[in-house]
Amino acid sequence: MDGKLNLKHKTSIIRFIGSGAKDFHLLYSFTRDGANATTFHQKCDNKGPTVTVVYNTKDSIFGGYVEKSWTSDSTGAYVKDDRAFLFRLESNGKIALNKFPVKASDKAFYCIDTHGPVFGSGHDLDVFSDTLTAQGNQFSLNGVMKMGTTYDMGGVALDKVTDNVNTVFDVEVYSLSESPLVSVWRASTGWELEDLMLLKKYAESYAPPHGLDVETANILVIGPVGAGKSSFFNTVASVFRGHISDQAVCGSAEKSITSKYRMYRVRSSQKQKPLKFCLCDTMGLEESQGIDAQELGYVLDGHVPDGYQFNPTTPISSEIHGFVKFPTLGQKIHCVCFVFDGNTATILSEKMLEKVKSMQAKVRQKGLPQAIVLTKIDNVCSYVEEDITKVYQSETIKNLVDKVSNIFGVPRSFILPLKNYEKEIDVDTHVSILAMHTLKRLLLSTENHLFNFLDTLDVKQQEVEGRHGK
Ligand SMILES: Nc1nc2c(ncn2[C@@H]2O[C@H](COP(=O)(O)OP(=O)(O)OP(=O)(O)O)[C@@H](O)[C@H]2O)c(=O)[nH]1
Ligand SMILES: [Mg+2]
Repeated sequence: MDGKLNLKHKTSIIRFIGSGAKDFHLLYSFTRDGANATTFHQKCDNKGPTVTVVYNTKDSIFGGYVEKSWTSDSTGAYVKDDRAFLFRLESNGKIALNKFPVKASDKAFYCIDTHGPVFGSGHDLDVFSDTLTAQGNQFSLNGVMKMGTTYDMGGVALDKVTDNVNTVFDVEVYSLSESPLVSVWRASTGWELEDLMLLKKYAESYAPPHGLDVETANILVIGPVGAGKSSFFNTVASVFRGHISDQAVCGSAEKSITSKYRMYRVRSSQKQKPLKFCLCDTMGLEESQGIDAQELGYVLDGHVPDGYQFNPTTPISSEIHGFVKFPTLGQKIHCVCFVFDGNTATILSEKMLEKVKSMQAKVRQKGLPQAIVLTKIDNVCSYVEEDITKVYQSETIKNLVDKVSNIFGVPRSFILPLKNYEKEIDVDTHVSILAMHTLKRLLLSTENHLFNFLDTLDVKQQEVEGRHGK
């Protein structure tokens, strides 16, 4: 492996930087190259954006990012860098994510040939100078760590980052570059206006199979707080309306913005009949609050009425107001769409992962198809941010899809990258096309599920006909 940073760590750093996907290339490490300031400068000077990572002997991982290059200055010079930050990834072996932004950017980092990486004027993090000799598998750093002088620690105490120890297993420096585009890894229709028209037409003419008495395909949208569930409905609605719709309330907050269960239908215009599918929006999942797998069962079975006000402290039961006692097939859910923020889908907390997996088990137990929508891919890959049509050429998105497929045990063809409308003031053909790919996949899954009931109906019909000697 190229360095000690794992994918979760890298994903977190990419998120902290916030300018799309990056490839990490190990420039320098104590254990590989020796703890020597001259070697550090030989390997790391003039390399553009870099991240320095300290692995201390208390199993804490922290470090600093600079966008500008390190250089060797014989007298020492501060470098201004507005995008620099310090960070923490782990504390005593547990994930502990913090970004500590620079607050006095003209002293973001300090280049001097006798020292390794030096951040801030405290110095906030002066990793080492001259040469350190390994003692067994450890090194004792000889620099200062006065974090909080030039960087904003946001209330996190210094000793919670450094553990008050200067012994480390390793220090690594990585250069960061953009991930390349690769050949198309998922075939799709084109990205022209006529492709959009065809995809829209598919959804507009979609109807659940005849004979089942099902008016709409009901797709449940569920996932962590702020994943982009309500935005997905708004995005789909915007495509059909031809302008940005904010019918479902969206936004960012610690708790779920959505508090009601809503079975949204989409209309092209006021005069036209709604399309034959529902996107059922739910309250965001939280680790230890909100809807759990058992309550999900009630939603899937169609017992929960449209407009139901979720109550985080009172679980869904047959006692809730408007409980549908004997739901028909048409009132049940026909497909479940888990929605995750593409930036965090691979680094969910253990508790959240457990919760989602128990929900997946419930969905499987009910025999329902499931898909995973990965939102905010504009923040995951800068190529995609610039041009949505690069989504199926982005190696970063491909890797994300592979990883999510592994984590959740869902086939890759059901992992759907998406960019919702969020900052746009007008609809865009490419954003709309990607949303329509997602919708089509969900409608096809729904249709396949409902076909099972048609098969059962056929068998029953044959039995009846057999009894009547037809
Ligand atoms: N950049 C970007 N932002 C997005 C995307 N999708 C959603 N957002 C933003 O993410 C925030 C949360 O979106 P919501 O749609 O409210 O998320 P939600 O899952 O419904 O959240 P809760 O109802 O609170 O659980 C909003 O500020 C959206 O604008 C996306 O694809 N890209
Ligand atoms: Mg919502």
